[in-house]
Formats: sequence, C-alpha cells, structure tokens
Amino acid sequence: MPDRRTVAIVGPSLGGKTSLLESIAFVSKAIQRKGSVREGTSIGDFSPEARARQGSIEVSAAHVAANGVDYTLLDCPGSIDFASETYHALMGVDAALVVVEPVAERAMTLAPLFHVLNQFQVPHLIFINKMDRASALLRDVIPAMQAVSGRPLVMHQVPIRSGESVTGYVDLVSEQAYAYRPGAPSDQIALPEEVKERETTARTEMLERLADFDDAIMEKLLEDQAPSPEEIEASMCKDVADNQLVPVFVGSAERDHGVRRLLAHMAQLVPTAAATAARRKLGGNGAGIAQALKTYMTGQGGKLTLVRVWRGAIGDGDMVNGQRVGGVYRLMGAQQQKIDRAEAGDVVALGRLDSTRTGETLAVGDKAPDAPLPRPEPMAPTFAMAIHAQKRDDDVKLSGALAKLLDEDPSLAVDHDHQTNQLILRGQGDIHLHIAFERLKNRYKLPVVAERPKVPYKEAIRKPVIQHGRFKRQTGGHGMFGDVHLEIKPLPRGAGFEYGDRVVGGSVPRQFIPAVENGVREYLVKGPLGFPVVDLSVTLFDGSYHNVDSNEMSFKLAAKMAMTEGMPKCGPVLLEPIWHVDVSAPNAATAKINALVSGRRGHILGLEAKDGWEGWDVVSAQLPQTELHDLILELRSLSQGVGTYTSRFDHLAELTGRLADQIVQAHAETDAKAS
Ligand SMILES: Nc1nc2c(ncn2[C@@H]2O[C@H](COP(=O)(O)OP(=O)(O)OP(=O)(O)O)[C@@H](O)[C@H]2O)c(=O)[nH]1
Ligand SMILES: [Mg+2]
Repeated sequence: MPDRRTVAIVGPSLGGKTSLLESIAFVSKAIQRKGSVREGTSIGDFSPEARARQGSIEVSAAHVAANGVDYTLLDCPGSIDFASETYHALMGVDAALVVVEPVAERAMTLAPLFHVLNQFQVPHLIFINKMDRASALLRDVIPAMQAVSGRPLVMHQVPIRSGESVTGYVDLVSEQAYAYRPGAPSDQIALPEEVKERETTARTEMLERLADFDDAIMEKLLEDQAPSPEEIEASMCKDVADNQLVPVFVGSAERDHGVRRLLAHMAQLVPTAAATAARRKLGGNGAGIAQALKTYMTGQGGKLTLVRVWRGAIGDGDMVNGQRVGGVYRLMGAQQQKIDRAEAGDVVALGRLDSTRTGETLAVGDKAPDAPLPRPEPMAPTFAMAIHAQKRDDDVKLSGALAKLLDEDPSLAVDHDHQTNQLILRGQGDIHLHIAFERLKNRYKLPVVAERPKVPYKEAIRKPVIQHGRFKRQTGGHGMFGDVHLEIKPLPRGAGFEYGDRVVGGSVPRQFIPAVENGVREYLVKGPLGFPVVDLSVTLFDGSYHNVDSNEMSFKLAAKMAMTEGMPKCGPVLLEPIWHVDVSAPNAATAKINALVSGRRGHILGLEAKDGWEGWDVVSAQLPQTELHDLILELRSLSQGVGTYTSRFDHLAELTGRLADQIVQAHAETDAKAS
C-alpha cells in the first residue's frame, strides 16, 4: 500500500505558503516550471478572485510524490477573513506545516492558529521562510513564537550567515552543514568555525526538550553520552505525532532553499495516514467514513467536495449519505484528474454531492452517520452588509446563489431584517464579503449593491394620554361609524405591547373590539418618529356605535385616528439597540480597546483574562448597534489583525439630543424618497 499523507500548509498572511507549495511541487518534479503568486501562475490561488488579490482566499490541493511519500498538500489562506477554510482543512490532515516570516513582532498573529492546532491535536512543524532576506535574528523570533505556541519549539536547524545574508544551515540532528546553491540542491560543507558555538547550544537545547518526553534520551544526557541521529529522529517523530513538541526548519520558498531538506524530514516526521486514522480511532475495517473539508463550485456550475477518506473506499457511482458520487478526482490546483476510487488516507474531490456542506461527515451508504466527526466551531460573524441585486428582478436568483455560497463557506450567513426589510450578508470581515460579492458577479453574473445595514431603531413614549377617536362617513345609503376612547400608557423597557379593554355596558359591541386592537397594532408599525413603537399599553375603555353604520372597518379606522392624534402628545422617544460585546485580543491591545469602546459611545463592563489563551484578555462592553458596523476593522488594525469579538443584542436604550434628531430626520428623508 502506498505511503499516503496529507499536510496543510498554514500560517499568517503573506508568509509564503502558496510559494512554498510551488517550490515543493517544483523540487519534487510534480511541475516542470515554477510559477509564482506575483505573476498569477502558481498552482494555488487559481480562482480569478485569488489571482486578482494576489493572496489565497480558499484551500487549494496539490499532489506531489517526494522521498517515497504520496503527499496531498493543502495550501490554506492565511487571512483571518478566510480562517474557516483553513480550520476545516485541518480536520482532514496528518500534519500541518506552519509557514512564518522571520519577524519577531508578528509572532502574535500565530496565536489563533496555534490554538486550533492544539485544540484538535494536529501535529505540526514550522518553516521559517524568507530567510534570503532575513536580517532579523532567530534568537528574537523563536522566543516570540514560543510565547504563543502552547507547545515547546525546537530548532531542527541553525542558519549559517555571511554578513546580512543566510548562506546555508546546519542540521542539528545529523550535525551536517549545507551551503545553499541557486536552483540546485545544497552542497554539504564542513561545519564553519563561527557557527560551532551556536550549533552546540541549539543542539543541547533540542536534546533537553526531547529528554522531557523521552527517558532513554534523558539517561544518555545524564551519562554524558550522545544519542544517535536515529534515536533523536525517532524520539522527535513520536513527540510530533503526539503534538508534544514542534520542530522548526528554515529556508526560502522563493529560492527553493531548505525545501528538499524539509521534505526529507517530513518523510520522517509527518505521521502516515494510517497512523493518524488509528490515533483518531477511525482505522481498521469498519464502515466507510469521510469528512468534507472544502466545497468548490466549479465554473461549469458543478460542485466538487474535497473529502478526507478515513476508512473504507469511495468509488465513482457509490452512495455516500444517500447521494450518488458523480466522479472521483485528484486535484492539482485548478486541474482535475478523474480516478476510479479513493482509498482510506486519500484526500480527493467527489462530484455532485448536492446536499453536502463543508465540514459534514460522510458515511458510505444510504444515510448520514449517527456520530459526526469533530469540526471547527462555527465562526461568529463580525462584519455585515445589506445587499440587493443590481437589477431588482434578480433578487430571487440572488437567494439561490447565496445558498450555494453558504454551502461552500459555513462562515458566511444570510438573514432578512424584517424591520428594515434588508437582506443582510454576514461574514468575517470586509475582504471576506468583498470576495463573496466578486463570486456573485463572476460566477453567477449577479452584481450586487452593498450598503451599510440600517439599524432597527424603535421608539417608545414617556407620558400617558387619554385620546378620543371617531370615524364617521355618510355616503349615499350605508354610512360608517366608529367611536373609541383609548388610554395610552408607557410600560417599562422590554415589556413590549399590551392591549386591553375595559368596556362596560356594550358601548363598543364585543364583535368590534378585535378591530380596535388591529387598528392600534397597524398604527404601532410606525410611530410619530417613524419607527415601530414598543413598551406601551393601549386600553379601550369607552366608545359608542351606530346600529346600522358601525362595522369592523369603522372601528379599526377610529382606533388608528385616536393613535395618530394621541401618540405625538405622549412624549415619543427614540430607542437605540444596544449590544453586549466580548472583545478578545492580546493584552498589549487592551488599553487601546478600552479607548476604542469609549470612543464609540460604549460602556465597559469588565475585563478578564481569556480562558486558555496565555496573554489574551476579554473586554466585555455594551455598544450601540450602529457602532458595531466597522468595529472589527478598527479592532484588527490595533491588534495586528488577531483581535475579534462576539456580540448579542442586549437591550433598547433611550437616545435623545442631536444624534437622535439626526437619525429621525435621516429616516424621514429616506422614507419620503421610498414612497
Ligand atoms: N524574499 C522572499 N519573498 C518570498 C518568499 N516566499 C514568498 N515570498 C513573497 O511573499 C509574498 C507572499 O507569498 P505567498 O506565497 O502568496 O504567501 P501566502 O502565505 O500564500 O499568503 P496568503 O495566501 O495571502 O496567506 C509574495 O510576494 C512572494 O513572492 C521567500 O522565500 N523570500
Ligand atoms: Mg497563499
């Protein structure tokens, strides 16, 4: 059986993941010519949206064979806007390769990723890329990464420097030194004198880390014996597989430096597909099971579901979750190669699983499995826009296209705001939504208009009023007559609307009383300030009627008239939705977050250390809904992109003064335009 393994290439934006995939494919001869992100010729980032952005927006897969291993490599986007793509891909891999830039100040951007890797126990290695222009020193970079990694990091290599540039490296396991050569494998060289001391220190550190988890190595160290390279590698393999320790490699994807050596070590350190399945208790001969890691909607409108087959085999035409598989494909970026079947350990695309969504567990057979596999928690939306089709006639087509986008991407959400009558698209940031709009335009020919969502303001009253309303009309034969006396009273915040009647002696006949309530309710949709009215009671306590002319319509209209006249006298007041917000970010940003919240008319409720996140705080606050719209953008800019928040509606609060006047006026103007 071939040795299959799947590795996700992950890490912060612009670290060089897509470039590294290209370099790996090139040095392992899966491609003849190396493409580049800048020129739009890479295997990854093949969609028009990714090419335009020159950065990854979704997972792309590639198959390469190197050092006797069949790899499926999943190039993942680094941007936090597309983190859901990355986290879903991680559910189906044997290891992750974390690609980072050698910049100590940016180490904090790794925190969310390390957190997910450790939460799901994904073995991982680190590749410090861009060493070709690294003036930064690893002695600053490593401690900065160590502070957020949650697992001990061990250098597997130390760079050899000549002035500002890195010219090669020493492998700490074999203690062999190599000099980089342009466009070719590195040359082995004698260990340069000037790195000897650094090499010894780093190697001792590595061995001490290994000894923490390995008694045999511990004993050797205590007896001053050197463990053999084989012993060291075997010990490290076990620690990596158990996610107890993270080895660190260096190189340059752009120049293919250190990439062959990385592959040689990956063949040792990345657990095999069978080992991962066994560790996750998904091995053996039980019923076939797979997980959907990613969904592609291809240009021709066909759907491809990228799956990890954990157990059993899936062939073209087989049933999974009651759907017939329409094609099994190996992916190489945009290319698809049709194959007959996929075996346990394969990551392949399955055609036509129309009802399958990203993240779902698939069972071979007629129905979905009873116990789904673990998957990333749904990401709370942090940014929203109100949208409609550029051509209003296309609004029905738009909801169909949005449903497809949501199948693909569980971190998007759509809802309809009944009060403002707007269709709201929610996602993880402005870039995330921008890409969704581009896809609607490019793929479904549905350009949309996007605008800041309206805030569903409400209004209430401050004073009780007694109001009489009479509707009377005499036209030819039958007339209309309705006459009511209403008591309008404010209620405490959150009480909603209460209707009552205290009519005695039949001054309003029973059969007309519901019509009075209907009239009141119709009025309350739009109060004196133009917004729905809440937190009040309206009681019908008296009235009169006419034997022939009174009917339901007359009483409904009488009630509406009473409300229209009475409500402006009740001291109407604007109510603004206030949300509870939990902002989480590294504590270096906490002071700025407090200022941000105050600057947005917010009210800080408390501050706590974030559970399980070393060095992070959660600031709890209440903020007006209108201030939440672009909060994430500012929050990210003051927290190196990693700050985020969750929110929920909390209460309605009175808003008075200039701001309230402006809101009422703007609302009246748009209302006038619309009608
Ligand atoms: N100097 C130097 N630049 C590199 C190297 N590797 C990648 N780059 C450049 O870094 C930039 C980002 O590279 P990508 O491969 O797109 O990075 P990525 O990690 O895939 O980025 P996202 O997909 O946006 O997360 C590009 O301009 C690359 O040319 C390297 O080894 N050295
Ligand atoms: Mg990329």
